[in-house]
Amino acid sequence: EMKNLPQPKTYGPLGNLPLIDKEKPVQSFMKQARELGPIYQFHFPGRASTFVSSARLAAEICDEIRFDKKIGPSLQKVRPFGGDGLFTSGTEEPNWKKAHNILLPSFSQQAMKGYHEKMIDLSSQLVQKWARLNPNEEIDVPDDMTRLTLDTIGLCGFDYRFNSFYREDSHPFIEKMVRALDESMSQTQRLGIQDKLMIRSKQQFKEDIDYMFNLVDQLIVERKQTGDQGEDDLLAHMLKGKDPETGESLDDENIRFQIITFLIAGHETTSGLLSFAIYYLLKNPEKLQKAYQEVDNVLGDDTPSFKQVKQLKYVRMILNEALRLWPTAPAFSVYAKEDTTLAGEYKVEKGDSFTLLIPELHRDPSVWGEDAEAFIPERFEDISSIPHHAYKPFGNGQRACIGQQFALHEATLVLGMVLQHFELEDYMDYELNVKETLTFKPDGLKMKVKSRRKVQMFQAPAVADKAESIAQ
Ligand code: FDE
Repeated sequence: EMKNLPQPKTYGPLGNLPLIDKEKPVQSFMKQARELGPIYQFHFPGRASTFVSSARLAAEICDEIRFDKKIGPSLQKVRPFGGDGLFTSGTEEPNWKKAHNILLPSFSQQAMKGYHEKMIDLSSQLVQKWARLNPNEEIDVPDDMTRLTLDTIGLCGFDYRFNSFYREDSHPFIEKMVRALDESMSQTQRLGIQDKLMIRSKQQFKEDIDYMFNLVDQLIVERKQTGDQGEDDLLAHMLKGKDPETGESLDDENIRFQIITFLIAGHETTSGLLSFAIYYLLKNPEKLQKAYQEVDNVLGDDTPSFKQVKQLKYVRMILNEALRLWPTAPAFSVYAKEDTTLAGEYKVEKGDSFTLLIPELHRDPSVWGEDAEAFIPERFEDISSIPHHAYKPFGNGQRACIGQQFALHEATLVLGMVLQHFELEDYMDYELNVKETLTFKPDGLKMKVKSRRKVQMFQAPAVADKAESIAQ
């Protein structure tokens, strides 16, 4: 137990719980950090969390020799459907290392080349949808980005088409998944006795999980039946791959958990990233102009090639800066493997845990300056100038995001194509409201677009040709 850490106002047996806005827990913790400083303790009924948010302390807890990822109470609540998938398993659980080894090659730069064409397929669906809107129709940005990212991970991961652009509402899988995530988040905040009384929610939770399991198990069964057709997706890698260390492969139950994990991790976070990037471009017309210039130079009228996506440097910087201000996976936790100290000041006992508030780290004035709140993609002109532990939108070390390259390639491609084709208009003068589920999103962000260039669609043969062929 650490001594002398600042703590907010307490309310008897409830501890600090009343200080949390139930809809926005992470933003409540961020607010406390601004009042209490870079390290503080927060008491829930029956447990406490220590939050850190400076670059100096982040560097300490990111030392993997002394600290390792903790599956804290909120991740525990996701275990009923995340199981021992990569995100929700402890580093010491056998399936973490096994799956990590088997899946790493599926997320290499080389593997991205294989996903590129599928990503284009879905980005084109988005572009065509927007190109066909009537001049006054509005776009729900997070909604369409979620359609896009869900469909992308579905197609690249498992050769499954959610076909979200062909539906008015989201795919049933999303409805169930969002409700299950919502329920697991609420469980964390309920008192034990309250939670026991939520019989209807529990029943719904179980039904939602059963639906997800069924859909995913079906995918696995079907793939096994059709046999090896040379697919080169995540599912193929999981079914065929062997861990070079143990020679073992993943069992079906674990593959199910991995698929659900990729569907959750791969779409909410990436759609939030794209939505925040668009939000900042709407609010920063100069940066938007600069982005148009780059896209026109690099892409012109082309459908982006893999190489051209790599050349969209400024678009990439925009995404990096959006992830700095609103990292869509906003926190992660670690525990001490041994007794140690933090920054030579705070005594730490084996097992003590810490949660890093990434959005606060990303506003540390000692690194980002007094204008840390300003959207300045140019900060990422030279990545090597950024202190290693001051920027953690993808987590840390061996437990960092395995999907980082995937998410960034996809987001750069999509944002590039959006800018190539559309002028963006902030017609509602949107005011930022950050919604929290497991991730962050700009809630209710809508915009209108005007075409900048003709979108490639099926072309009808020229009229003259037709007349000729009739005459013949
Ligand atoms: C992971 C991750 C992380 C870490 C967490 C902790 O530590 O707890 C983070 C921070 C992240 N991630 C972030 C992000 C952002 C974005 C945009 C993303 N992310 C995306 C994606 C996509 C995909 C597919 C993914 N992602 C996935 C993933 C996974 C699997 C994981 C786990 C790993 C390990 O091994 O642990 C992650 N991710 Fe991410």
